[in-house]
Amino acid sequence: MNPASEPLVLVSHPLCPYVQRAAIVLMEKGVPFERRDVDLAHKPRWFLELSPLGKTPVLLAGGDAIFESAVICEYLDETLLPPLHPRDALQRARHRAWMEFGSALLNAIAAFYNAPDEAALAARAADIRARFARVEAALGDGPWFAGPELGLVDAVFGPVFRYFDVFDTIGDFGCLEGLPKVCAWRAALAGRPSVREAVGPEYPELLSEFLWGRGSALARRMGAGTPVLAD
Ligand SMILES: N[C@@H](CCC(=O)N[C@@H](CS)C(=O)NCC(=O)O)C(=O)O
Repeated sequence: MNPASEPLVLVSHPLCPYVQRAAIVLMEKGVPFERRDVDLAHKPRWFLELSPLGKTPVLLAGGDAIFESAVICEYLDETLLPPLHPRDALQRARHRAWMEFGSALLNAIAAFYNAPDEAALAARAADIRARFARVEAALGDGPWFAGPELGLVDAVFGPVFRYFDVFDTIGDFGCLEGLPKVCAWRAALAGRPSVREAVGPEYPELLSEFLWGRGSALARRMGAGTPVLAD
């Protein structure tokens, strides 16, 4: 069943990891959609009217505007084939819990790139490492979170791992050290077309500019170390 006779629109921001998870699900479903980027520093009125929390993503579908990325992903999964969530209710509950864990990890990543000094940066890297250790214990034989079939948890973690592609150019923070299953999962997700295409080619440069602009300990590392922004 396709929920929309009219094209789906994903109201987006080029760096937003929550947008990316919805885009990954749409691409895994093979459904065409339009991305409409908004400037979150200058939110247009039409966007604020659609998005009660003033956040991306918003999905425009069937004459309605759906907000909150996990809700968008679940809606898409309920209305478009193939299903990405497990059929078994207990397994589905477990997957939803790990999606939530992925959102908490995004908050930990934001705390890391906003760390004001080196001590906070190290503490927040250790916090991320501890969270990934929990993920390591939850992973099976791969290649995806639940085995041979990609699911919604994978769509959540693709954008999580993408941050580390840029962090790795700045320094070695040890966030994934000694976690072979997590590293293998990261590599599998990096090679998945839907994950790759969830951002534009300018993403690494845009993320570097964003990080630089934080004025944080990480930004100072960028200034002191290898010039990430150099052409
Ligand atoms: N819980 C929300 C989080 C979305 C979110 O934080 N989006 C960010 C961009 S990545 C945003 O729109 N921030 C703008 C703001 O908070 O003013 C979801 O899952 O959709």
